[in-house]
Amino acid sequence: DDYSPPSTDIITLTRHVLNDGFNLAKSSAASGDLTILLASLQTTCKFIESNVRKASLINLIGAAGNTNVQGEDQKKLDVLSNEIMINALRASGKAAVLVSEENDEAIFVGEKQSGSSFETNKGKYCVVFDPLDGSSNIDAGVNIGTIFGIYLVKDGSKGDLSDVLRPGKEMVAAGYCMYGSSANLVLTTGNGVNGYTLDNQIGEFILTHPNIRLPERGKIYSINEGNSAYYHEPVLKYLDSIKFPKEGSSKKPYSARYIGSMVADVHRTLLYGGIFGYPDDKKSKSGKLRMLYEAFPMSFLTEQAGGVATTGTQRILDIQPTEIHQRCPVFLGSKGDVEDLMSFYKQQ
Ligand code: AHM
Ligand code: MG
Repeated sequence: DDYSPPSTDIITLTRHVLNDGFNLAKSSAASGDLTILLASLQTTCKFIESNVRKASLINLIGAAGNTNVQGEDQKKLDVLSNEIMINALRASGKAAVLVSEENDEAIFVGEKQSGSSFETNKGKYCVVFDPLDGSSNIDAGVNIGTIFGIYLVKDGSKGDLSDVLRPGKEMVAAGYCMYGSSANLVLTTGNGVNGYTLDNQIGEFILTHPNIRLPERGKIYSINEGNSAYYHEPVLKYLDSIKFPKEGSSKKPYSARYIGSMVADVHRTLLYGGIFGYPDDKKSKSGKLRMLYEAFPMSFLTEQAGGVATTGTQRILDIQPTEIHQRCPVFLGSKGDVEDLMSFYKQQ
């Protein structure tokens, strides 16, 4: 009697993107193109996840005394993931410009590739991505992920650097896939945030977290406090305020959670609330995280989930980038918590 049959009406990512109130792009032709691009990103994530799983196994075998597998093979996983993404996005025929953390220069699709056996069509989307973020965590089996953001080339443009050197608020879609105990793909196309979990048996991402909303306030702070010696006053004062609430206040001290893998720290923040930060400090003048393919996509998702994303003094999505690999300070999370942080910057 306890048996409840499995649902026979599952919502896959593709079905959801195609049908369900997605505010894709203005014209239907454009939305079809974005759907194809997203499908190709989805496949990419499945391919990377399968390689991440295999690498973990190979690594475990290596750890058990098999000598031919060293840490070096792990490093290759970033490179492999990057190649998977570039090939898939080129092949989609929907991309014009690609910016990857792994490549110094932007890639312009449609230029004849040396060594490539097939011609690729140029599309009208630009994809900025970090193929495998947090890769220093791989050996410890900690969650890692792929982050991406998508721009539509500007009217009249053939797809050049100016199409990606744009504020994050001009992105038409952004998301990440986290490779953890399961693979979770979290996506926005500018109409809220949805989360999908990979069902490895059928090879589909299934809608498991519809309409993710950040709690107004959380109880967790997530920051590399080991950098405190370099932090500026507002950050130190804010941290103090959440660890030592004023006497008589109803607030309890916050819990610390820091994985050191942005996708995992942001994922937890989206689901549980609180604040995630990677500030600028006396040593790192612009912080550590990359604006285009780390800060922008995560800020877009955060705002779409009802949260706030700031450098401390400025809305992240408003920043005009000047270089593709530029860095910027990041604080994001629950509205109440991020506004508290900002109030310490204002006091300066
Ligand atoms: P990476 O692109 O070299 O992997 O670095 C980015 C990662 C983020 O995932 C994470 O938020 C941050 O670096 C952690 O940095 P730190 O170890 O300085 O706390
Ligand atoms: Mg990275």
